[in-house]
Formats: sequence, C-alpha cells, structure tokens
Amino acid sequence: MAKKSSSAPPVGSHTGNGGELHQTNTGPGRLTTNQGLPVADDQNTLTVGPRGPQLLEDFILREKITHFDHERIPERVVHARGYAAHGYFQAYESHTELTKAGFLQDPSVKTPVFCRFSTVAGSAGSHDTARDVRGFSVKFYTDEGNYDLVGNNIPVFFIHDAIKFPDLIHAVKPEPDRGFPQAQSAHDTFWDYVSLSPESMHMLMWIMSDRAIPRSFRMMEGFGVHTFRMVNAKGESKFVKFHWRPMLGTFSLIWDEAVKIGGADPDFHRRDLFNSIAMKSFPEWELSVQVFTEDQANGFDFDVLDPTKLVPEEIVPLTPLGKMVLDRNVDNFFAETEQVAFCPSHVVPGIDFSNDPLLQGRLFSYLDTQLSRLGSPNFHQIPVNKPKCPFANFQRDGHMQTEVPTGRVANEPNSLDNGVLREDPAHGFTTYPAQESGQKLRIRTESFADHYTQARLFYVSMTEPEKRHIAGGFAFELGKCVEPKIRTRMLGHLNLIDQDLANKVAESLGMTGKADSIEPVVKVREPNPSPALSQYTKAPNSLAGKKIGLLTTDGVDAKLYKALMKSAKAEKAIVEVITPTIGKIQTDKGDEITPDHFLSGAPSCLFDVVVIAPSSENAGMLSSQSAAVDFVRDAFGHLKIIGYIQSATTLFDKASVATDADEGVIDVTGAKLSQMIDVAKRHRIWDREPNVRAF
Ligand code: HDD
Repeated sequence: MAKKSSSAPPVGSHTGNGGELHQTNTGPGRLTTNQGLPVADDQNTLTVGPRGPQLLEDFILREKITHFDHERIPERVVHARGYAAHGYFQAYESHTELTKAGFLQDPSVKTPVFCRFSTVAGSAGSHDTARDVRGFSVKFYTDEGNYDLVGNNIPVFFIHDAIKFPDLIHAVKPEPDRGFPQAQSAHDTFWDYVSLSPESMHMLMWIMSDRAIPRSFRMMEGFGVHTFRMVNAKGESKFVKFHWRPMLGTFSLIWDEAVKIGGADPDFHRRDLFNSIAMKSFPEWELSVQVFTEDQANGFDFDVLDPTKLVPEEIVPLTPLGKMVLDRNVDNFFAETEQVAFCPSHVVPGIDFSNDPLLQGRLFSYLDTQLSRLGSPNFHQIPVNKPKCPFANFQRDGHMQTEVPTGRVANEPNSLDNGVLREDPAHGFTTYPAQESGQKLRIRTESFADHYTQARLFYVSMTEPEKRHIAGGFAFELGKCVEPKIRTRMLGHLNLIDQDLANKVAESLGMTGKADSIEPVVKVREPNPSPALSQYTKAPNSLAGKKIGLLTTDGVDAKLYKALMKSAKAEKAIVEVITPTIGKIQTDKGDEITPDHFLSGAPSCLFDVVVIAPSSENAGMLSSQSAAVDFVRDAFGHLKIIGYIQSATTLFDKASVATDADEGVIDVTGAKLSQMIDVAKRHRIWDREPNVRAF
C-alpha cells in the first residue's frame, strides 16, 4: 500500500450564501466541493497505485480544474485596467430648484457609491502610470435606482460622434498585425488616425499634458464630459456639466518619473488608493455642476452638444453639490471591481440626456458590452450591480438567473396577481419633453467645426512648466512614430494651435520647417485664457496625502527620524523608510525601526519628497550603491524637494547633485527640517527643470 501523503489542514469555509454581497472565509471550517461535499484530500489526485495513471472518475479534480479553466471573463474592450472602492455621497444642501433627483435633496442622507478609476488603452495587466485618459466612474445606489456617472479625468473627448469610437480605439490599441505597443498612444496608428481627425486636437492637448499622468487617483479631477440636463419637480430643465474636484488638489507625475514607476511599481495607483483607504486616510472629491440655460448655450461661441468643447469656468462657474468619500476597499477584486457594470443610460428622475451624438451612442454601447462581458442580461443581479432599493418587474429567465421570482403571472397588465406591480406615473422616470423636429440627416453640423480655438485656449491657459510638458509630450510621442508623414501632418496642426508650441516640438524632433500646411475649416480665434484649466495655478500648497521617502541606514539619527515623522503627521503626509537591506535597523539611540522598503526595490520615483540621512558610519557603504546614487540623481531630475544631512554629501557628489543646487535641496539638520517641510508643500521645484531637461 502506498503511504498517503498528508493533505492541507482545513483553512476556512467558502460557502455560497444565497446572494449576499460578501462571501468570506470565516475562519476554520470545512473545505467542500461546490455541491457541499466535504473534501478529505485537496492535494492529491486519484490514481491507480502510487505512480499510476489518473482516473477520470476523480470528480473532485475535474470540478476544481473545470472551474479554474473558466475563471476569466472578457476584459473590458476599453478601460480594462481599473481599481475601485466603496464610499458615499452626501449633498451639501437641498438642490430642489435644480433637480428632483432624490439623492440631491436631503443633506442628511448618505448615498452609497462604488467608484472605479481606470486607464483606457492598456489591457488589464498593463501598468498604472501609462500616459492615458483616466476613467472616473461612479455608481450612486440611490433610493430611486442606480445612477451611473461614467466620466473621465479630462473634460473633453477625441471625437464628436460615437460612430467613430471603434476606429479611435482600434488606432490606440496595439497594432493588429504585431500586437504592440501595449498601453501606449505613442505609435503610428494612433497618431495617423488623430492627425486625420482635426476634432481630436483639443483632447490631444490634454492627453499630452500632465493630466494624463496623474500622481494619484486621489489627486485627479473628474468630468461628466457631455452636457446633461437636470430637471426639477416643476418640469423646468437646465443644462449641466459635471465636475469632480479632489480635496487634496490635482497633481501629476513627471513623464520620466511615470516611465520609471511603470517598472518599479506597475500597481502604483491602485496600491496608493488601497493603502490610503486601509490607513483610513479617505480620499474625497467635491461634485459640482456648471449650470446654464438653453438660451445661454445658444450664445456661446461653441456648441454645448459638441463633446470636444468645454464650457470655461470663467463663463459659467461651478456650483458645488456635495462630497464623495471613498472609505471602504473592496472585499474581492473580481466580484466587485471586475464585475461592476457602468452604463451612462442608468439615470434617475431629475437627470436626463442632451443630444450630444457621442453621449447618445454611449447610451447603447454600455448595456450591449455588458451582455458579452458579463455573459447574461441578468448582470444587474451581481451584488455590486444590484440596486440597493427594491426593484421588481416581469423580466424573466436568461443565463445565470439567480433570483426565484414567484407567482403565476409574468406580464402586465394582468388581473390575476391583484395588480401587484404597476407603473407609477407620479414618481417614475419621464423623459424631458424637448421639442425636436427636422430632416433625417447623416452630416456633421457646422457648429462643431472649430477644432483649434479651444485647443489653443487650453495651451494659453497653462503655466510655463505645463507648457513645457505638453511640448515634451508631443515630441516624445511623435518621436515614436516611424512614418515621417504623420509627424509633418501633426506639426501642421500644432502650427494652427500655437506657433511657439509647434516650433518647440519641431525643434525637438529635428524637423524645423517640415510642417504640412493645413487649412482650418473655420478661422482659429484668439481665446481669453482660462486660469481654471491650469492644475498648478490652483494647486494647494500642501503635503496632504503625499509620501516622504527617508533613505537611511543603521544608526539613523533618532532625533531627526522622530522630528520627520511628527512633521509629516502634522501635514497629513506619511514617511516610508528605505534602507539598503530590509531587516530591522537601530537608531543611534538604540530604538528599532522596521524599514518599509529595501533600496533596490524602492527608487525615489515612488516618493513625493525624499530625505537622505545615512549614519556617518554607514554613509560610505550607502554611497557605494548605484541604487542610492540613482535615488538622489532621479529625485533631483524629477524636480523633487530633497532633504539631506551632512553625512550624505559623498553620495550627492557621486550623483553630481550639488547640496546648494537650488532652494529645493535643503539641509534638514535640527530646526532646518521645518524649512524643508514648507518648501515641500510646493510639490516640485519647477525652476530647476530647464537645468535638468533642456528643451
Ligand atoms: Fe466609454 C467603458 C468613459 C466614450 C463605449 N467608458 C468606459 C469606462 C469609462 C468610460 C470611465 C469604464 C467603466 C468601468 O469602470 O467599468 N467613454 C467614457 C467617456 C466617454 C466615453 C467619458 C466620452 C465622453 N465609450 C465612449 C463611446 C463608446 C464607449 C463613444 C462607444 C460608442 N466605454 C464603452 C464600452 C465600455 C466603456 C465599450 C467598455 C467596458 C464597459 O463599457 O463597460 O461600452
């Protein structure tokens, strides 16, 4: 007889629990098959003799492997990589005059929300810091049904009309013959397509700007993009544009930093969101709307139905509605984040659509895509998608029906079930009765024809560093295009947007004077700058939510360590300790510190601010590590505020960073630490940039 090898001890029950949201491993319990049969041995298959063939009879093996074989569902065709959390939304006050939407009436009510952030182009396993638009989707579980606000972190879109969406996405996704590049717009098919679609110019300016490489989901704005309607109880309607503003302020990465983070921590954004919520540092956003009437809209020099245009806040300021707080991480990534299904067609009474042709196409696409992605018209029964208010109708059956509807009747009207389910004209959703008439046409309206003025508006509203980064973004991406004709075409468009920008990009590419001549359909106008478009003009002077990396060694100065921890806490920032080895270190006073990272796994790009403070005994050892040299050099190149103590000077010499290089390199000995904390609130030393990255 073969000796039976030991099977793993029971680790917990994982039982179906009748549609409850959370299936949990509830501590020691019995491992069973999906049929509830207790499993005696989950480590060994059934064989004939100890080395003999496996038996087909082994239903335990087959059930386990079959389930595993079918674990994956199709990833989203766009926005495949995302991360989400639960939270709530609370209105500041009643907004009765504006809308009858129930969740905006009572400031004492907290409406549960589920919010998913995403990148667009990359597949589910791509890295977080790709240059891309970020999705910003919020599902409000209101008492009147689920309301989905499915937006982006950029207020405009590439195209006017949903019929172009498959082409746009095919162009940005990996090229179909070779299957690369992954999660990048820096390739020929994308730039060929957009350079042939002048309506993309405004969005391209945003995509090449710092907005496309956010520092954190927590530091990112969100926009509904389209013009929507709000309708009050009297039936009066106004147009609105939705805005989410992060309470921490809007911050971004530097491009070179984003590229390096992609390698050092591909999960940078999701880890950041998860950890912040786990540490109870809950991210918050203010929801606002720009409200305007149809008459006002008719007076604008752009069409509010055109999703490539924004309404400058200087023309229509924001009206704050309330605040969203994300305060709970998901229990299970697949069950919630992967299976959540957002649809712009999920609205509640008081919120309605406009005739924006992109929006109208979206109203079809999302419901449709969920059918193949989630495999059944019953995807609303998946816990994360299920309304939290009661819902009932006579829709029946279908794949994966998990409810058990009772009763003899599945139709209405009927006289057999005592009329239990009936329409409710008083409270039910009614479409705003907008007056519409006209011929059926397949044309592009002339009111959408100005593709350059708002692209220019964006550029002229930027600060100098932001302008530099836009030029750098264009140069980088066009430099990756192999076909020269794509570059010359794009330079032609840039000439129409801003001469200085076009010159900088052409010069960087070594293509001065090589632009195509492009005739705009309508004359480009000179816009008034909109300071609200610049993220750094309105960025708060603050360290809140940021991360300080302390690169140190055994024997670290206990006083400095404690003072740094204290100052960071006061500013709502955190400190993480990086050492050449990951084992515990001791301070010069003998206290133990467990480092958060070891040096080769934690380059300075992962931190907002760095402090370099080795003990004098270990300073030589630290400066012999190339990872430490890179740490300092990169922090300087990424325009970070760098604190140091005298023992770090050899390392600075090796990194060719002068300890008196500029106001951002600061000796933090003693009282000077508070000076560094003050400067660090400025996020970056922008004036350093021309010295480290010639343009
Ligand atoms: Fe879309 C997903 C945002 C235009 C078709 N879109 C998707 C997601 C976001 C957006 C945030 C991810 C939702 C999630 O987290 O699950 N999409 C936008 C914005 C647009 C936009 C702000 C323009 C203003 N989208 C757009 C168009 C179409 C689609 C014009 C098609 C006609 N979008 C989809 C989709 C996706 C999607 C194929 C893929 C996965 C999904 O819906 O659930 O239906």
